[in-house]
Amino acid sequence: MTIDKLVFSPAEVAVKAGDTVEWVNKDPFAHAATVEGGWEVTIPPKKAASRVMTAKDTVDYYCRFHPNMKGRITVAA
Ligand SMILES: [Cu+2]
Repeated sequence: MTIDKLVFSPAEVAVKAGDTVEWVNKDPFAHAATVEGGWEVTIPPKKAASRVMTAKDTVDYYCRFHPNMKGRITVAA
């Protein structure tokens, strides 16, 4: 998915366990995909970062730097 102007797009994605989710950050500053009490991926400005989703990874996440940015990943087995 992309991050552009402080928005995760699409905000909700559905994947299968073992799939890699990638965030492409088009903004000139860093973002994060942060799961409260869970994992976090930092996405540097103008770069991409990814994470392999497991069956336990159906989560709501937000950006630690901009808490109004929110997204959801649904992982099917
Ligand atoms: Cu952010």
